[in-house]
Amino acid sequence: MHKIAMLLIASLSFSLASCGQGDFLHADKAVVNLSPVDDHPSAGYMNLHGGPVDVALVGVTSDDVLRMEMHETTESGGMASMAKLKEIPVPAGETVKLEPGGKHLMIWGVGAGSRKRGLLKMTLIFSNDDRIEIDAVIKNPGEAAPAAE
Ligand SMILES: [Cu+2]
Repeated sequence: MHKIAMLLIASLSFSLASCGQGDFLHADKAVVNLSPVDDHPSAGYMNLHGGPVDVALVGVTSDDVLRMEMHETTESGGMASMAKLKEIPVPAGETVKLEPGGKHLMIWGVGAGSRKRGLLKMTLIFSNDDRIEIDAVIKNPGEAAPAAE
C-alpha cells in the first residue's frame, strides 16, 4: 500500500518540475532587407532571446550567400560608422535586438533561389555550441524601410 502512494507522489512532483515558458534560447522576427544595389550588402535583423544561461552569438552561416558578417553601427559626432563584431552577447533571459542603427548582419550575394522563395535559411552558431536554423523573410527594397548600414 505504502509503495503505491509513494509512486503516485513521485510522478506528481516530476510533472511539476518542468514549467516556465520562453526561457530557452531562440530567435524570431528575422528579416533580410535586400540592397537596392546588387553589389552592395543586404542587411539582416532579428530578435535573439536568451535561454537559461549567458551565451554569445559567435557566427551566422548560410549555404545561399557569398559572405555574412556581424556588424554594429555606432554614431559619434553625427557620423555613423560600422564595426565588425566577433560575437554578440545574449544574456540569460534577455532579448537582444538586431535592428537598423544598431547590431545587424551584413549579407553579400543572397542567392537567386532564396530570393525566389522569399526566405533565406541561415544557421546561428552560439558559444555553447547550440545551433539554431532559421528562415529570414527576404524583403525587397521597395517594401522595406531604407536599409541602415
Ligand atoms: Cu554593416
